[in-house]
Amino acid sequence: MSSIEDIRLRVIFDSRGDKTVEAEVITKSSRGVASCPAGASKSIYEVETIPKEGLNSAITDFNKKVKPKLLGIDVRNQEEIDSILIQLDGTERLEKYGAAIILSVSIAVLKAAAMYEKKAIFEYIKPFTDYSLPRPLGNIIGGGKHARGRSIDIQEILVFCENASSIEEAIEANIKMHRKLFKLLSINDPNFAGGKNDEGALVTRMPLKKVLSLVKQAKQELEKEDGKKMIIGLDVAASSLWNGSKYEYSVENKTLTESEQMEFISRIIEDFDIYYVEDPFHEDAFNSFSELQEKYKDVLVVGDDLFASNEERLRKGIINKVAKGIIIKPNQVGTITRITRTIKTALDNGIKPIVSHRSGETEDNFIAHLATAYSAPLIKTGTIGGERVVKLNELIRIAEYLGPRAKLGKL
Ligand code: 2PG
Ligand code: MG
Repeated sequence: MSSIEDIRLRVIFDSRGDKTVEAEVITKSSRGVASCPAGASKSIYEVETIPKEGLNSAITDFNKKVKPKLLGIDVRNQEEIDSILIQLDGTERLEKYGAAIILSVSIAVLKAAAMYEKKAIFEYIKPFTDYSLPRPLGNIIGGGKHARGRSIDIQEILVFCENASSIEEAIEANIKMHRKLFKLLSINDPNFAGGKNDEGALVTRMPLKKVLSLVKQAKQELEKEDGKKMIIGLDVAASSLWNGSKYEYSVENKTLTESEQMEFISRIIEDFDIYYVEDPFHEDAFNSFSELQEKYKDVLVVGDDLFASNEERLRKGIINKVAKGIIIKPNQVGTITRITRTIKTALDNGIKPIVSHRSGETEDNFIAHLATAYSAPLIKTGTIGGERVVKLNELIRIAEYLGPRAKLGKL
Protein backbone atom coordinates (compact mmCIF):
# COMPACT_ATOMS: atom_id res chain seq x y z
CA MET A 1 0.00 0.00 0.00
CA SER A 2 2.82 2.41 0.78
CA SER A 3 5.32 1.16 -1.75
CA ILE A 4 6.27 3.24 -4.77
CA GLU A 5 4.14 2.32 -7.78
CA ASP A 6 5.29 5.03 -10.12
CA ILE A 7 7.54 8.07 -10.36
CA ARG A 8 6.73 10.71 -12.96
CA LEU A 9 9.17 13.47 -13.79
CA ARG A 10 8.36 16.50 -15.88
CA VAL A 11 10.15 19.69 -16.86
CA ILE A 12 8.45 22.81 -15.51
CA PHE A 13 9.46 26.51 -15.31
CA ASP A 14 10.63 28.37 -12.25
CA SER A 15 9.84 32.00 -11.32
CA ARG A 16 12.78 33.27 -13.41
CA GLY A 17 11.58 31.35 -16.42
CA ASP A 18 14.30 28.72 -16.18
CA LYS A 19 13.57 25.04 -16.53
CA THR A 20 13.50 22.74 -13.53
CA VAL A 21 11.90 19.43 -12.59
CA GLU A 22 8.69 18.44 -10.87
CA ALA A 23 8.46 14.90 -9.49
CA GLU A 24 5.36 12.95 -8.70
CA VAL A 25 5.72 9.88 -6.49
CA ILE A 26 2.72 7.57 -6.44
CA THR A 27 1.73 4.73 -4.12
CA LYS A 28 -1.58 2.86 -4.08
CA SER A 29 -3.05 5.20 -1.51
CA SER A 30 -0.98 8.38 -1.66
CA ARG A 31 0.86 10.81 -3.88
CA GLY A 32 3.58 13.41 -3.39
CA VAL A 33 4.43 16.23 -5.78
CA ALA A 34 7.55 18.37 -5.39
CA SER A 35 9.84 20.60 -7.42
CA CYS A 36 13.31 22.07 -7.08
CA PRO A 37 14.25 25.77 -7.00
CA ALA A 38 17.48 27.29 -8.36
CA GLY A 39 19.97 29.82 -7.01
CA ALA A 40 21.73 32.64 -8.88
CA SER A 41 24.39 33.43 -6.27
CA LYS A 42 25.55 29.91 -5.60
CA SER A 43 28.22 28.57 -3.31
CA ILE A 44 31.00 26.57 -4.95
CA TYR A 45 30.32 24.02 -2.21
CA GLU A 46 26.74 23.26 -3.17
CA VAL A 47 25.64 20.40 -5.42
CA GLU A 48 24.56 21.06 -8.99
CA THR A 49 20.89 21.81 -9.60
CA ILE A 50 20.74 21.14 -13.33
CA PRO A 51 22.25 17.88 -14.63
CA LYS A 52 25.33 18.29 -16.82
CA GLU A 53 23.79 16.47 -19.78
CA GLY A 54 20.60 18.59 -19.67
CA LEU A 55 17.22 17.95 -18.07
CA ASN A 56 15.52 15.93 -20.77
CA SER A 57 18.22 13.36 -21.31
CA ALA A 58 18.86 13.10 -17.53
CA ILE A 59 15.16 12.36 -17.04
CA THR A 60 15.23 9.67 -19.74
CA ASP A 61 18.31 8.14 -18.15
CA PHE A 62 16.76 8.31 -14.65
CA ASN A 63 13.61 6.60 -15.85
CA LYS A 64 15.67 3.80 -17.35
CA LYS A 65 18.27 3.26 -14.64
CA VAL A 66 17.03 4.63 -11.31
CA LYS A 67 13.26 4.40 -11.33
CA PRO A 68 13.19 0.56 -11.61
CA LYS A 69 15.38 0.39 -8.48
CA LEU A 70 12.94 2.56 -6.51
CA LEU A 71 9.67 0.93 -7.53
CA GLY A 72 8.34 -1.27 -4.75
CA ILE A 73 10.23 0.47 -1.93
CA ASP A 74 8.11 1.78 0.96
CA VAL A 75 7.94 5.59 0.80
CA ARG A 76 8.54 5.68 4.54
CA ASN A 77 12.11 4.44 3.95
CA GLN A 78 13.40 7.92 3.22
CA GLU A 79 17.04 7.21 4.07
CA GLU A 80 17.19 4.09 1.90
CA ILE A 81 15.60 5.91 -1.04
CA ASP A 82 17.88 8.94 -0.64
CA SER A 83 20.96 6.79 -0.50
CA ILE A 84 19.95 4.96 -3.69
CA LEU A 85 19.46 8.35 -5.38
CA ILE A 86 22.91 9.54 -4.31
CA GLN A 87 24.64 6.26 -5.15
CA LEU A 88 23.14 5.95 -8.61
CA ASP A 89 24.04 9.53 -9.42
CA GLY A 90 27.56 8.54 -8.45
CA THR A 91 29.16 11.98 -8.63
CA GLU A 92 30.38 14.17 -5.79
CA ARG A 93 28.28 17.18 -6.82
CA LEU A 94 25.27 15.25 -8.14
CA GLU A 95 26.05 16.35 -11.67
CA LYS A 96 24.43 13.34 -13.29
CA TYR A 97 20.85 13.94 -12.20
CA GLY A 98 21.18 17.25 -10.37
CA ALA A 99 19.17 18.38 -7.36
CA ALA A 100 16.44 19.21 -9.88
CA ILE A 101 15.70 15.48 -10.16
CA ILE A 102 17.14 14.07 -6.92
CA LEU A 103 15.70 16.60 -4.49
CA SER A 104 12.32 16.70 -6.25
CA VAL A 105 12.05 12.91 -5.92
CA SER A 106 13.31 12.99 -2.33
CA ILE A 107 10.72 15.59 -1.25
CA ALA A 108 7.93 13.93 -3.26
CA VAL A 109 8.70 10.64 -1.45
CA LEU A 110 8.40 12.43 1.89
CA LYS A 111 5.10 14.04 0.91
CA ALA A 112 3.69 10.71 -0.29
CA ALA A 113 4.74 9.12 3.02
CA ALA A 114 3.10 11.91 5.05
CA MET A 115 -0.10 11.51 3.05
CA TYR A 116 -0.01 7.75 3.54
CA GLU A 117 0.37 8.27 7.29
CA LYS A 118 -2.43 10.86 7.19
CA LYS A 119 -0.18 13.45 8.78
CA ALA A 120 0.61 17.05 7.97
CA ILE A 121 4.05 17.18 6.29
CA PHE A 122 5.72 19.01 9.19
CA GLU A 123 4.28 16.52 11.68
CA TYR A 124 5.49 13.60 9.62
CA ILE A 125 9.00 15.11 9.43
CA LYS A 126 9.20 15.51 13.20
CA PRO A 127 6.31 14.07 15.15
CA PHE A 128 5.20 15.02 18.67
CA THR A 129 6.92 18.37 18.92
CA ASP A 130 5.98 21.62 20.58
CA TYR A 131 6.21 23.42 17.23
CA SER A 132 6.80 27.10 16.83
CA LEU A 133 6.29 28.89 13.54
CA PRO A 134 9.20 30.72 11.91
CA ARG A 135 9.15 34.50 11.61
CA PRO A 136 9.28 35.49 7.95
CA LEU A 137 12.50 37.25 7.03
CA GLY A 138 11.49 39.30 3.99
CA ASN A 139 13.67 40.79 1.30
CA ILE A 140 12.57 44.40 0.71
CA ILE A 141 15.52 45.81 -1.28
CA GLY A 142 17.36 43.59 -3.72
CA GLY A 143 20.65 43.95 -5.50
CA GLY A 144 23.73 41.92 -6.43
CA LYS A 145 23.19 39.03 -8.83
CA HIS A 146 19.42 39.12 -8.26
CA ALA A 147 19.22 42.53 -9.95
CA ARG A 148 22.06 42.01 -12.45
CA GLY A 149 24.02 45.16 -11.64
CA ARG A 150 20.97 47.44 -11.78
CA SER A 151 20.76 47.97 -8.02
CA ILE A 152 22.83 48.11 -4.83
CA ASP A 153 25.96 45.92 -4.79
CA ILE A 154 24.99 43.83 -1.79
CA GLN A 155 22.31 41.27 -2.48
CA GLU A 156 19.54 41.92 0.04
CA ILE A 157 18.17 44.21 2.72
CA LEU A 158 15.83 42.10 4.84
CA VAL A 159 13.36 42.72 7.65
CA PHE A 160 11.40 40.73 10.18
CA CYS A 161 8.93 41.67 12.87
CA GLU A 162 10.02 41.14 16.43
CA ASN A 163 6.73 41.66 18.24
CA ALA A 164 4.04 40.26 15.92
CA SER A 165 1.58 38.13 17.80
CA SER A 166 0.58 35.89 14.90
CA ILE A 167 2.00 34.66 11.62
CA GLU A 168 -0.44 36.84 9.65
CA GLU A 169 0.74 39.91 11.54
CA ALA A 170 4.37 39.00 10.97
CA ILE A 171 3.81 38.53 7.22
CA GLU A 172 1.81 41.75 6.95
CA ALA A 173 4.43 43.80 8.78
CA ASN A 174 7.01 42.83 6.12
CA ILE A 175 4.54 43.75 3.36
CA LYS A 176 3.95 47.14 5.01
CA MET A 177 7.70 47.76 5.07
CA HIS A 178 7.89 46.88 1.37
CA ARG A 179 5.08 49.36 0.60
CA LYS A 180 6.67 52.08 2.71
CA LEU A 181 9.97 51.63 0.93
CA PHE A 182 8.19 51.81 -2.41
CA LYS A 183 6.85 55.22 -1.40
CA LEU A 184 10.12 56.44 0.07
CA LEU A 185 12.06 55.41 -3.03
CA SER A 186 9.48 57.11 -5.25
CA ILE A 187 10.14 60.34 -3.37
CA ASN A 188 13.91 60.07 -2.89
CA ASP A 189 15.20 58.27 -5.97
CA PRO A 190 14.47 60.14 -9.23
CA ASN A 191 15.37 57.00 -11.19
CA PHE A 192 13.07 54.68 -9.27
CA ALA A 193 10.48 53.24 -11.68
CA GLY A 194 8.95 50.67 -9.33
CA GLY A 195 11.36 47.97 -10.46
CA LYS A 196 11.62 44.67 -8.59
CA ASN A 197 14.26 41.96 -8.70
CA ASP A 198 14.04 38.17 -9.00
CA GLU A 199 12.59 37.89 -5.50
CA GLY A 200 10.10 40.78 -5.65
CA ALA A 201 12.43 43.10 -3.71
CA LEU A 202 12.72 46.73 -4.80
CA VAL A 203 15.55 47.85 -7.03
CA THR A 204 17.43 51.14 -6.58
CA ARG A 205 20.84 52.45 -7.51
CA MET A 206 21.04 54.91 -4.64
CA PRO A 207 24.11 54.55 -2.39
CA LEU A 208 23.70 51.73 0.15
CA LYS A 209 23.90 54.04 3.16
CA LYS A 210 21.16 56.27 1.77
CA VAL A 211 18.97 53.23 1.14
CA LEU A 212 19.61 51.92 4.65
CA SER A 213 18.62 55.28 6.10
CA LEU A 214 15.31 55.04 4.21
CA VAL A 215 14.79 51.54 5.62
CA LYS A 216 15.46 52.93 9.09
CA GLN A 217 12.94 55.71 8.44
CA ALA A 218 10.30 53.19 7.29
CA LYS A 219 10.95 51.11 10.39
CA GLN A 220 10.45 54.12 12.65
CA GLU A 221 7.25 55.12 10.85
CA LEU A 222 5.82 51.62 11.12
CA GLU A 223 6.58 51.45 14.80
CA LYS A 224 4.84 54.78 15.36
CA GLU A 225 1.77 53.92 13.29
CA ASP A 226 1.35 50.26 14.08
CA GLY A 227 3.48 49.49 17.13
CA LYS A 228 5.38 46.93 15.08
CA LYS A 229 9.08 46.56 15.89
CA MET A 230 11.05 45.66 12.79
CA ILE A 231 14.55 44.23 12.79
CA ILE A 232 16.87 44.94 9.88
CA GLY A 233 19.09 42.34 8.23
CA LEU A 234 21.47 42.04 5.31
CA ASP A 235 22.53 39.33 2.92
CA VAL A 236 25.80 40.67 1.60
CA ALA A 237 26.35 37.55 -0.55
CA ALA A 238 30.00 38.57 -0.45
CA SER A 239 31.22 35.67 -2.60
CA SER A 240 29.50 37.42 -5.50
CA LEU A 241 31.61 40.54 -4.82
CA TRP A 242 34.87 38.64 -4.24
CA ASN A 243 37.29 38.61 -7.18
CA GLY A 244 39.79 36.26 -5.54
CA SER A 245 41.67 38.95 -3.63
CA LYS A 246 39.26 41.84 -3.01
CA TYR A 247 35.58 42.75 -2.76
CA GLU A 248 34.44 44.69 -5.82
CA TYR A 249 31.50 47.07 -5.39
CA SER A 250 30.86 47.96 -9.01
CA VAL A 251 27.82 50.23 -8.53
CA GLU A 252 29.53 52.22 -5.77
CA ASN A 253 32.78 52.00 -7.67
CA LYS A 254 35.03 50.84 -4.85
CA THR A 255 37.21 47.86 -4.01
CA LEU A 256 37.75 46.63 -0.45
CA THR A 257 40.39 44.35 1.02
CA GLU A 258 39.37 41.72 3.59
CA SER A 259 40.16 44.08 6.49
CA GLU A 260 38.42 47.03 4.80
CA GLN A 261 35.38 44.79 4.31
CA MET A 262 35.49 44.03 8.05
CA GLU A 263 35.50 47.77 8.80
CA PHE A 264 32.74 48.48 6.28
CA ILE A 265 30.43 45.77 7.65
CA SER A 266 31.15 46.86 11.23
CA ARG A 267 30.24 50.46 10.38
CA ILE A 268 26.95 49.40 8.83
CA ILE A 269 26.05 47.13 11.76
CA GLU A 270 26.62 49.99 14.19
CA ASP A 271 25.14 52.87 12.20
CA PHE A 272 21.97 51.09 11.13
CA ASP A 273 21.36 48.80 14.06
CA ILE A 274 21.65 45.63 12.00
CA TYR A 275 20.89 42.39 13.83
CA TYR A 276 21.11 39.83 11.01
CA VAL A 277 24.17 39.60 8.74
CA GLU A 278 24.38 36.83 6.16
CA ASP A 279 27.56 36.07 4.20
CA PRO A 280 29.45 39.29 5.05
CA PHE A 281 32.63 37.64 3.69
CA HIS A 282 33.38 35.20 0.88
CA GLU A 283 32.69 31.48 1.19
CA ASP A 284 36.16 30.49 2.43
CA ALA A 285 36.66 33.30 4.93
CA PHE A 286 35.98 31.26 8.09
CA ASN A 287 38.37 33.49 10.09
CA SER A 288 36.69 36.75 9.14
CA PHE A 289 33.27 35.32 10.01
CA SER A 290 34.44 34.30 13.46
CA GLU A 291 36.18 37.63 14.03
CA LEU A 292 32.94 39.49 13.22
CA GLN A 293 30.78 37.15 15.35
CA GLU A 294 33.24 37.56 18.24
CA LYS A 295 33.21 41.37 17.84
CA TYR A 296 29.38 41.59 17.76
CA LYS A 297 28.16 38.88 20.08
CA ASP A 298 24.54 40.04 19.91
CA VAL A 299 24.43 40.08 16.13
CA LEU A 300 23.25 36.98 14.27
CA VAL A 301 26.04 36.26 11.80
CA VAL A 302 24.74 33.71 9.30
CA GLY A 303 26.57 31.45 6.87
CA ASP A 304 24.91 30.65 3.55
CA ASP A 305 27.51 30.19 0.78
CA LEU A 306 29.98 29.56 3.62
CA PHE A 307 28.25 26.37 4.81
CA ALA A 308 26.24 25.49 1.69
CA SER A 309 23.86 23.58 4.06
CA ASN A 310 26.64 21.00 4.27
CA GLU A 311 27.04 19.13 7.55
CA GLU A 312 30.83 18.84 7.28
CA ARG A 313 31.29 22.53 6.64
CA LEU A 314 28.93 23.34 9.48
CA ARG A 315 30.98 21.15 11.85
CA LYS A 316 34.12 23.05 10.85
CA GLY A 317 32.22 26.27 11.56
CA ILE A 318 31.07 25.05 14.97
CA ILE A 319 34.63 24.23 16.06
CA ASN A 320 35.80 27.68 15.00
CA LYS A 321 32.69 29.50 16.29
CA VAL A 322 32.21 31.26 12.96
CA ALA A 323 28.49 32.07 13.02
CA LYS A 324 25.39 31.76 15.18
CA GLY A 325 23.15 30.94 12.22
CA ILE A 326 23.09 28.73 9.15
CA ILE A 327 20.98 29.10 6.02
CA ILE A 328 19.19 25.87 5.18
CA LYS A 329 18.54 25.33 1.48
CA PRO A 330 17.64 21.73 0.60
CA ASN A 331 18.86 22.04 -2.98
CA GLN A 332 22.37 22.90 -1.78
CA VAL A 333 22.75 19.27 -0.67
CA GLY A 334 20.10 17.40 -2.66
CA THR A 335 18.18 15.11 -0.28
CA ILE A 336 15.87 15.18 2.73
CA THR A 337 18.24 12.90 4.64
CA ARG A 338 21.18 15.26 4.17
CA ILE A 339 19.30 18.47 4.94
CA THR A 340 17.69 17.09 8.09
CA ARG A 341 21.11 15.94 9.33
CA THR A 342 22.48 19.44 8.85
CA ILE A 343 19.51 20.95 10.71
CA LYS A 344 19.92 18.49 13.60
CA THR A 345 23.66 19.19 13.85
CA ALA A 346 22.90 22.92 13.95
CA LEU A 347 20.26 22.53 16.67
CA ASP A 348 22.44 20.17 18.75
CA ASN A 349 25.13 22.82 18.77
CA GLY A 350 23.03 25.90 19.45
CA ILE A 351 23.22 27.19 15.86
CA LYS A 352 20.01 28.74 14.51
CA PRO A 353 18.74 27.13 11.30
CA ILE A 354 17.19 29.67 8.92
CA VAL A 355 15.22 27.82 6.25
CA SER A 356 15.44 29.59 2.91
CA HIS A 357 14.01 29.85 -0.58
CA ARG A 358 16.18 30.28 -3.67
CA SER A 359 16.02 33.25 -6.01
CA GLY A 360 14.47 31.07 -8.73
CA GLU A 361 11.46 29.50 -7.03
CA THR A 362 8.53 27.23 -7.81
CA GLU A 363 5.05 26.93 -6.34
CA ASP A 364 6.29 24.23 -3.95
CA ASN A 365 5.63 25.29 -0.35
CA PHE A 366 7.68 22.52 1.26
CA ILE A 367 10.09 24.85 3.10
CA ALA A 368 7.20 26.15 5.24
CA HIS A 369 6.84 22.60 6.59
CA LEU A 370 10.57 22.05 7.00
CA ALA A 371 10.91 25.28 9.00
CA THR A 372 7.93 24.45 11.22
CA ALA A 373 9.01 20.83 11.81
CA TYR A 374 12.26 22.00 13.40
CA SER A 375 10.88 25.23 14.88
CA ALA A 376 13.36 27.30 12.87
CA PRO A 377 13.30 30.86 14.25
CA LEU A 378 13.23 32.45 10.79
CA ILE A 379 12.14 31.54 7.27
CA LYS A 380 13.67 33.50 4.42
CA THR A 381 11.18 33.47 1.61
CA GLY A 382 10.60 36.93 0.16
CA THR A 383 7.88 39.46 0.92
CA ILE A 384 5.62 39.56 -2.14
CA GLY A 385 5.28 37.65 -5.41
CA GLY A 386 3.32 34.44 -6.00
CA GLU A 387 6.14 31.94 -5.62
CA ARG A 388 7.21 33.65 -2.34
CA VAL A 389 3.73 34.14 -0.92
CA VAL A 390 2.77 30.45 -1.40
CA LYS A 391 5.25 29.59 1.34
CA LEU A 392 3.89 32.34 3.61
CA ASN A 393 0.28 31.33 3.00
CA GLU A 394 1.15 27.73 3.87
CA LEU A 395 2.37 29.00 7.24
CA ILE A 396 -1.06 30.56 7.76
CA ARG A 397 -2.65 27.15 7.04
CA ILE A 398 -0.22 25.43 9.39
CA ALA A 399 -1.07 27.96 12.12
CA GLU A 400 -4.76 27.25 11.60
CA TYR A 401 -4.09 23.51 11.80
CA LEU A 402 -2.17 23.96 15.05
CA GLY A 403 -4.98 26.09 16.46
CA PRO A 404 -4.28 27.27 20.02
CA ARG A 405 -0.86 25.57 19.85
CA ALA A 406 0.29 27.96 17.09
CA LYS A 407 2.96 30.35 18.27
CA LEU A 408 5.82 32.26 16.74
CA GLY A 409 9.35 31.18 17.54
CA LYS A 410 11.79 33.02 19.78
CA LEU A 411 15.10 34.26 18.52
C1 2PG B 1 20.63 33.72 -1.01
C2 2PG B 1 19.60 33.22 -1.99
C3 2PG B 1 18.18 33.55 -1.64
P1 2PG B 1 20.22 32.48 -4.40
O1 2PG B 1 21.75 34.06 -1.38
O2 2PG B 1 20.39 33.71 0.19
O3 2PG B 1 17.94 34.90 -1.49
O4 2PG B 1 19.91 33.61 -3.30
O5 2PG B 1 19.07 31.54 -4.38
O6 2PG B 1 20.38 33.22 -5.70
O7 2PG B 1 21.50 31.81 -3.97
MG1 MG C 1 22.43 34.19 0.90
